[in-house]
Amino acid sequence: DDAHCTLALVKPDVAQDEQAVATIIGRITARGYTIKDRVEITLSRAQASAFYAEHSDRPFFEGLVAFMSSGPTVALLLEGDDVVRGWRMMVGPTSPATARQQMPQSIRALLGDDGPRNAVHGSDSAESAQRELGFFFHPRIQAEVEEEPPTPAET
Ligand code: YYY
Ligand code: MG
Repeated sequence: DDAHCTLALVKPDVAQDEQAVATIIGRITARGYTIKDRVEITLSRAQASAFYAEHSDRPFFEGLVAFMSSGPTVALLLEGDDVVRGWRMMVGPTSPATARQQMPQSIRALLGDDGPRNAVHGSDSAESAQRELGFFFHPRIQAEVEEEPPTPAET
């Protein structure tokens, strides 16, 4: 169903730390989620602005866009039962300081700094996941995940 795929980003504050990326991937697979695809890209300012367009009126937007386009991001296509909600739980609260208080086992508590430098992103709904996956992955890859196989009569 819809909640079966989501986008995980390792943001530029952490993406070049191979050990941290390995820790994040290890937690994802230990949860039973599958990493269906992986890509590393440096977002342009235009791409970062479009990705976070919902926040364009917020005071933190400029700093967020500058940070997100400052270096490589690792994007992961996650698949699994209830993975949209499950990955958000693993990520933890938006503020790493809050995360350390309220969810000390979360990834943002472990690896986040402050402001936009909170280590990871997770789509907040199945609808967001579909939109956000399109920024990083070819539609064919999502189609392979979602589509039913053709019936024998069609082949
Ligand atoms: O979904 P999530 O990433 O937890 O938070 P959002 O409210 O969607 O904000 C997106 C992004 O913006 C957040 O990950 C860090 C940054 N940000 C910020 O720098 N300062 C804030 N007060 C709120 C969000
Ligand atoms: Mg959000």
